[in-house]
Amino acid sequence: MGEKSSLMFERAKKYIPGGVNSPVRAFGSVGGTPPFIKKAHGAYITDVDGGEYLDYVCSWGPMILGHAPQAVIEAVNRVANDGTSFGAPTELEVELAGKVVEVVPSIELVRMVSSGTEATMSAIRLARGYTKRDRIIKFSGCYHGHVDSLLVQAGSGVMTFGIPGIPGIPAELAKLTVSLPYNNLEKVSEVLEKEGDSIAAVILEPVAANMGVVLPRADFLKGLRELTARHGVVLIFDEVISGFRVALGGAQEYYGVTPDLTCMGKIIGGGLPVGAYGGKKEIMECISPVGPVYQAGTLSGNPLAMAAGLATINALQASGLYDDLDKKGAYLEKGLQEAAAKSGVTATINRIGSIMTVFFTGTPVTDYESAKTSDTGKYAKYFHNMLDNGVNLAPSQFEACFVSVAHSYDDLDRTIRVAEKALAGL
Ligand code: HOZ
Repeated sequence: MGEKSSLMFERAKKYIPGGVNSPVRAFGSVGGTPPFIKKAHGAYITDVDGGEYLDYVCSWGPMILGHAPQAVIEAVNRVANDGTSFGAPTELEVELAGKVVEVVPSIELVRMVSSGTEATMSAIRLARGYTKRDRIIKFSGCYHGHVDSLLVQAGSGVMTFGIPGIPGIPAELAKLTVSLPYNNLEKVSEVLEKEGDSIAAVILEPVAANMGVVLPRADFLKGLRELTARHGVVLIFDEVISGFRVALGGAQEYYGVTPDLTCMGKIIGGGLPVGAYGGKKEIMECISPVGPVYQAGTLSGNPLAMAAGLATINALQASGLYDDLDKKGAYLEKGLQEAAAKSGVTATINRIGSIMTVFFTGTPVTDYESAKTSDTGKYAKYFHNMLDNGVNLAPSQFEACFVSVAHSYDDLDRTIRVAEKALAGL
């Protein structure tokens, strides 16, 4: 890594645990030290040493329009001139809420919060308050932020670092979470048949993207919808990554399955700190001040974030955008598949639209167990070979790679050429 980044990392470690504000960024599973980022425009990020990288992290997804899109930056600047936070109602939040209700099929009422974690935490509380039941079902390898109840067999950093149980989460609370294999409807059915009347919610990423990208099997989402409806269980889609990404209306629009509640994250604020949860009016009206389930936040509906979100959604409504993104995703997938074949590297690529993961395994990846068959040592080498040649991927096998509107076909071709070398060097 460049000298300034290395020095900055040493300095960061003096003041910040591990030198980072979120664990995966520390490069623990791939080795080495992270570049410190100074700026980003379009498909490129630049570090403090002047190194430029074609970026497929895209702030872990939200930069679907590329970095610093003009319309979003202008909107944020315009609004910032009139104040950055009021802790009071604004027109902007009503406008963004209206847009979310318009485009996300399941959402009749929506509450803005400041992160995806806050959204899932609040949705779980709401589901428990609404059903008057305590237990929840999640799926191994799905990650829903660092909510106590949801860190059981979680993906993302917890999977990356192979952390078995997390100190600080009371065993009594963890016991209320049942973790089942992703894509296994039978297991869900078994638990609901036996114990359905104690289960408040089933929560999942309808497209899992925190154990790498794992797609739902044909009948999985539909089956969950039927089972949860039959047992009076709230079905929660965590669309922090898939929302506004696989389609404007998220995975629920793409697969035609409508959950009871939906959690959204960073993308609805154009990459600013935003989250939201919404869903059926009857359930959402249990939230304070209409109902007794309490949830609040001074920064909720923050004007800068609302302005960025509105500008982003307006841009996403441009016709043909999702088709273009899908074509780019397919182009990159094909190129990477050919590159792997040429270099004799065994890989499985999972993709939907503009998100994908190259798993270093010959096994089809359909759940947490199969994702774990990946050769993470190979991924680490591949990651560094790519980074050394100016392509920035997630510093973990168990994350996704994101293509944005700003990635050109020239960028994709360059990525494929770099990948050919990187794979050949494994
Ligand atoms: N857990 C996040 C990705 N799924 C990483 C967050 C970050 O480091 O910014």
